Amino acid sequence: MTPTTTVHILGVPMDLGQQRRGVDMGPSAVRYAGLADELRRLGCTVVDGGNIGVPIAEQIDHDPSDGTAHNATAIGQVCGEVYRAMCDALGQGHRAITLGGDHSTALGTVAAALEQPGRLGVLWIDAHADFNTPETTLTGNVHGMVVAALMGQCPPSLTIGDARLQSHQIVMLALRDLDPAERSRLREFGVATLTMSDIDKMGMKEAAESALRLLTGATHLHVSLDLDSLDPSLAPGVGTPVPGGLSYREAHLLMEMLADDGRVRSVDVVEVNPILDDKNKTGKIAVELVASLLGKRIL
Ligand SMILES: [Mn+2]
Repeated sequence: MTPTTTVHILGVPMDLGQQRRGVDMGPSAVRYAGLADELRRLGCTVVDGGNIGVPIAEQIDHDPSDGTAHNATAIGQVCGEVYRAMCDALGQGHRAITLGGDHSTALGTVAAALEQPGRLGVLWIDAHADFNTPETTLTGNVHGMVVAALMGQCPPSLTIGDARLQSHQIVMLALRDLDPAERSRLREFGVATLTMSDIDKMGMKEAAESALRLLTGATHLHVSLDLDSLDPSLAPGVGTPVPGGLSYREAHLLMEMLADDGRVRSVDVVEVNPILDDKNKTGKIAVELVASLLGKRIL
């Protein structure tokens, strides 16, 4: 990113897409870890748009139409707001960083990125594929249905904006915990994946090159960074930790290569849960990774 880049920060204290409380404090944790100051040190102009209002779980009346997708109606309403705020920021030519909240936040951000001029590519950095539907889900958690919903495979309550993500527009990286139905669905829809096993064999440099090659047709990229992609020893403050994640250097190398690529316009930082964290370790590494993604270099 160029030194004149304006970065728009938006907080989404959303914990309705999964069942562990505390992820609604993610935006505070990442702000407290110094995100805005770090971006200013990189020469960015920072605009903080504050937080989107999210009802707390106790305020929500069960909506029978949600079926097996818990809180779908409420999540859809919040993500509609996220979508409008992000369309506004991107429409002004700003880069956008959205702080979740659980990964259902990305229903709004990716929908907004999809509607920008040009062709979108999405890099989904996550231990999980988030590719269940209300029919295949084992938990009812909407944060595990986000990619399916973005492709138009979930009910209207979870379908935001007019543009649908095509399966060739997304690459999933750092996967290591898939439900059986997700495995078959990934194959069925031909979604490109770079699992932890692939990264072990190729090394991160080749894996990142491969991901960017798969997204060659994209004019702009959206990076959806679920902090559970990292190894839990580095990022313990997440709701669904899975051993064997990205190392510190692998994660930074990936961010640096994405920065060099130059097409990233929007980023989600999701699933940071301060209640489960160790002295905001996860919030701090989130800030470091965003800094690398926006161009911070050792030398
Ligand atoms: Mn996720």
